[in-house]
Amino acid sequence: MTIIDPLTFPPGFVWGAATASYQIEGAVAEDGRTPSIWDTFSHTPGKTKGGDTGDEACDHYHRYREDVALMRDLGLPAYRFSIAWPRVQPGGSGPMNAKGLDFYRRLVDELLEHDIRPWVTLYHWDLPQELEDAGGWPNRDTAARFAEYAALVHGALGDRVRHWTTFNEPWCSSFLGYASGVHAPGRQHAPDAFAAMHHLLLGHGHALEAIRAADAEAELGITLNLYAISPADPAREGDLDAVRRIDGLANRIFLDPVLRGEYPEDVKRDVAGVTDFGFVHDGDLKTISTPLDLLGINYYSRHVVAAPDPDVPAEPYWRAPTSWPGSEDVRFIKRPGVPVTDMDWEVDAPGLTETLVRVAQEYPPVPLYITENGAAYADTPGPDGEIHDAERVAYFDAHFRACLAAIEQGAPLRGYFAWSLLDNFEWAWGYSKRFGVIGVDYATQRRTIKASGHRYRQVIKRNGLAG
Ligand code: IFM
Repeated sequence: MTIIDPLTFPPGFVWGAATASYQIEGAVAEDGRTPSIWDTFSHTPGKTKGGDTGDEACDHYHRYREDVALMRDLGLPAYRFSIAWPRVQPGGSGPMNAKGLDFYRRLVDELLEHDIRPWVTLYHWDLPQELEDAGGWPNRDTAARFAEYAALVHGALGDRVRHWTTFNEPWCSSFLGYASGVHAPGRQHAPDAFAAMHHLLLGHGHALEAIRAADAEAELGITLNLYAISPADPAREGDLDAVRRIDGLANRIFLDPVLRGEYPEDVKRDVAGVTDFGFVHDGDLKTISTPLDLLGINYYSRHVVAAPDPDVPAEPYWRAPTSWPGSEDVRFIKRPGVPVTDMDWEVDAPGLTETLVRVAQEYPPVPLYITENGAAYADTPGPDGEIHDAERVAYFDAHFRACLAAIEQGAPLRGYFAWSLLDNFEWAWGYSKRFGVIGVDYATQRRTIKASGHRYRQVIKRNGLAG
C-alpha cells in the first residue's frame, strides 16, 4: 500500500516560474524588433496607469544571464517565458529575424546550461502591429499567420525546447482586447471579440498540427485563464443563472471547443444578439480540438456573481461589464471580509482545487499544469533591504495546499509555475502592481529575492510543504 504524504507532491512534479516577453524584456527597438499592439497601446495617452510602457521593463533582454542565475539560485527546474512575435518575425509575416531569434537561442542555451527546462509560450499578447492594421485577431488570416510563425519558431528552437504552449489566456486577448478595450489593441466591438476568440483558437489548432507534423515528441498545449465561479446567493435562481452565463463566457467557451470540439449551445444562445458564430467554418472545430499533451491553467481568483440589478454600478478593469458581451448586466460581487490582493482580487485558494477537479471531472483526460498563479502586493524593501512579503508567502502556501487537495481528488496536476519570476509591467496597471517572487527596483534594475522566493526555493527542494 502506498502511503501518500499529504504535504508532498508526486515524484516528477514540475516546479517553475513564469514571465512574458513584453512584461520583462524591454529593448523594444533593438536588433530589428518592430512594434506590437502593446507598444502602440501603451504609448497611447490614457491607456496605462501613469503612461507606463514596456520600453525598458526589467531590461531582461540585456540582463537575462543575471536572471537565469537567480532562477538557479531559487532552484527552479523549469522556466516559462514567451517569445515576442515582432522580435523574431518583424511585421508578423515573411522571413525570420536572425538577431531576434538569437536572443531566444542564447536564453534557451543559458537555461539548459543551468539545468532549467524552457517552457515556451508562443503568444503572450504582443501581436505585430502590422497584423492588427490588417484586421487583427478578428481577421481569419491572422490565425494562418500565427501558425506559420509558430512553425518557424519551433524550427529554430525545437531541438532544445520540449514544452510549447500556443496562447496565453485567449480570453484576455479577445474580450479585453476587442470588447472592453482595456487591453491592446483597445477596440470596443463585441462581435469582433468573438471572432477574435475563434481565430485565436483556430491559430492554436493549426499551430499544433504544424508543430506536431514536424516533431512528434514535442509536448504541446494551450494556457487558459480559468475561474472558480459561484453565486452570491445559492438559493436565488437568478444568481445561479449568472453563474452559468459567466462560467460560459469565462471558462466553457474555451474549454469546450479545445477539449470537446464544440462551442457551448447555451452560450451561443446567450450571445445570439451579439454574434451568430458565422466565423466558424467547416472543419474549424476539428482543428481547434486537435489533441493536447497538456493544458495550462492560470488561476488567480473566483468570480462571485449575482443576477442583474440596475442600481449597482459597473465595476472597473477586467470586470468591466463590456468584457462580458451579452451578459453585461451580471453583477460581480465582492464578499465582505474576504481578503483581496493589490489587484483587488479575492484570495480564494479552494477555488483552485475546485477548478482543477472540475476540469478533470467534466472534460476528457489531459495532463494539467498550473502555468500561472500568484498575487500582487505593494511590497517594498524593509530597512534591512529585504522584502518581507508575508502576504504573498501565505497566498502561495494556501494555493500549494489547494493543488495537493486537487491531486488527492484525482486531478492529473503535473506541475506549477509561479507568477511571476520578477516584478514586471502589469499591462494597463503599468509598474504599479508587483507580482514577483523577485523584486525589481526599476530605477536601478536591482533584483532582490523576496521572502516568497526564499520560501519557494524550500518548497521546490522538498517537493512539498513538509518541514
Ligand atoms: O500579468 C498577468 C499575465 O500577463 C497574464 N496572467 C495574469 C497576470 C496577472 O494579471
